[in-house]
Amino acid sequence: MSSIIRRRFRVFINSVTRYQKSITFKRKQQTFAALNSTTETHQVTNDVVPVFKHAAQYSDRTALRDLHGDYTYRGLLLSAKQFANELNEILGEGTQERVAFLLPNDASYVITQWACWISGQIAIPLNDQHPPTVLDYYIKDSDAKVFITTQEHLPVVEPLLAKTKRHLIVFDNVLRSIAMKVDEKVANNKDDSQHDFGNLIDAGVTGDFYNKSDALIIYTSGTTSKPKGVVLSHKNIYTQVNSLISAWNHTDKDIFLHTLPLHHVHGIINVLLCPLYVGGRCVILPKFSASGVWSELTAVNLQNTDRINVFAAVPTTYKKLIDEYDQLFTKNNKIKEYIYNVCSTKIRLMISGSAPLPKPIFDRWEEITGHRLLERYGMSEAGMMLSNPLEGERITGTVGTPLPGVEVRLTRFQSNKSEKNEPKVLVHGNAKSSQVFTSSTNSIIGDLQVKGDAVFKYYWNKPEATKESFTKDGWFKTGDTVMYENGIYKILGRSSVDIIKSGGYKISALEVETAILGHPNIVDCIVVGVDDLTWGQKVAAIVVLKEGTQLILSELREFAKKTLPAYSVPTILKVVNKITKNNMGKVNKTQIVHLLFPKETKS
Ligand code: MLC
Ligand code: AMP
Repeated sequence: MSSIIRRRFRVFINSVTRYQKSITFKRKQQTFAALNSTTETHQVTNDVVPVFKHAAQYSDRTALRDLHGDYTYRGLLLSAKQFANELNEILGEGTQERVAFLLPNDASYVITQWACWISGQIAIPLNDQHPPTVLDYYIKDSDAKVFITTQEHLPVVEPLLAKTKRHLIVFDNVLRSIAMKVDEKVANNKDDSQHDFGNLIDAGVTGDFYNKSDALIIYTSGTTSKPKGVVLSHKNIYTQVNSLISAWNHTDKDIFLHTLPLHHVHGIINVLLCPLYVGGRCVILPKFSASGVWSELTAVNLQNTDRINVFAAVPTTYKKLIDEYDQLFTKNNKIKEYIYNVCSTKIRLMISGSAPLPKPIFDRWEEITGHRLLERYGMSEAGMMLSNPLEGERITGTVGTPLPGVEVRLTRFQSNKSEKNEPKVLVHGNAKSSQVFTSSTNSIIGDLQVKGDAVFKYYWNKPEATKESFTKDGWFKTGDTVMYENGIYKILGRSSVDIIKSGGYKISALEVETAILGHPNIVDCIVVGVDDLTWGQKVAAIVVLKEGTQLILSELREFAKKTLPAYSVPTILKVVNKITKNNMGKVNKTQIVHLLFPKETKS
């Protein structure tokens, strides 16, 4: 740390301490009429209240723990407000410019996210698994005016921003230090410097800005060759978070363990924003590791008030945890007993989602921890839609019923009907009940559509794609085929074979095909998902090679990594002489998967 930064840090810490002490008394007297809630109860108002507005009332409670330390709500808000001032200077307040960021899973991410929102901009979280070409696409597609990152990523990011008018900000770690729980030793340091932090409760754009404005762009792959930016408004996020808080009974006593990437709704909404909205705590690991998660879940000598009690992840995570357990603990009955006892008594809720949860994983997890995983179903465009119950029977292979505030319906095109463009509604449901509109008494299968305040309004700069994804009467077409039986819903899979789900990530087969067709030895290819117990599906490339050439998997992977995110890079390669196509030039991918991968059966 340079002496200037060190001094700046000391000045900040001392003034933060003074500031925090000085407002403690005032805070006790303040009523948060605008928020209409207290630390004890979480109430929902019609007005959208962004997460940072809630933070003011939780003041000195611990909001976050990352690999550097603990952070208070007030500290995070203080830092975010400070950072927002900088964004305001560059962009103006409430201008809804796009701010992209590539940051580690720690407090810097949260401070930046809140700063974007306090400043009234649209946050675009990116991930370091994306190669430069993909980052470049996101920056250009969103026309991000500011890019925030760390020193570590500068070699990749600087060239992307060179010769553009986009601002590059290197995240200042002093902001992270300001947000930390104040250490008494530092607090006792005398420094007379003053710093005006303004009024924290008033952080953010005034008026009804947050009722109407956009908050976040999440890039998601589809059946086209380029990812689309899903724009989520503050209202969408507020609705999604409150739905989960109410369905899963989250409270300020909850401590969530966060091991997911922070550029998708699962990690952002379910595991980060839910605890922060209710005044709970989020323990955030820099990256998933099976040993890291086991040690957090089973920590010895921790008081209940500091223990993880909520965990949510994708099925692949649970499979990796099971593998680690089987490798390390199966021969030690005492440890097995300890793990079972601690998980079953100290952990309140364990959730799985983003991909189908195979029964062997559900069953084995119950044997190990005593927890019947709560499986739920969601999507970037709509947040969480269906969930097994918190109380009551969780049925493996199903996703329960609609979450609070979510309206769903199952539809099917009737080939014998004259109005071919009007699908028939088979089932219509909400959190209270579902109604059937067909004479069939058996299971009903249809395309799932969804409506409600949680559903996004548009894809960034893609009016055609937006139009196509909604019905005329305003229902979002999820693209998932779903079965309704005995009052509950079951996801049967994507309606399109060109969407692959691997490790919880959605991957476009067309995007991968476009990338690998650039390999000089490949003349034709198709990309398919092959069932796999660990990854859900694995990405398989079936290729025809140029005569006289060869290709092995490692070479293909090296090539593909240059333009695809790591999780989209094929892990299976099959070289064939010909890819059979029909008269229309179409390939029957399902048939090819059955022919080439007969042993990979669904679990
Ligand atoms: C990585 N690897 C893969 C792979 N991903 N192999 C096959 N298929 C994949 N999909 C390989 C790597 O190349 C590497 O190999 C090795 O596995 C370890 O890679 P890693 O990246 O370190 O993996 P790991 O950390 O173990 O990650 C697994 C994971 C991660 C499950 C924790 O993929 C993850 O966090 N997924 C969550 C994605 C997510 O958040 N989805 C939600 C989307 S929102 P080598 O040879 O190099 O060692 C959504 C809506 C909703 O879906 O409902 O929630
Ligand atoms: P994404 O577009 O990355 O948000 O992924 C959303 C997709 O993940 C959904 O459309 C489903 O296909 C899939 N998905 C999410 N949760 C589940 C689940 N519990 N079971 C099956 N598929 C799921």
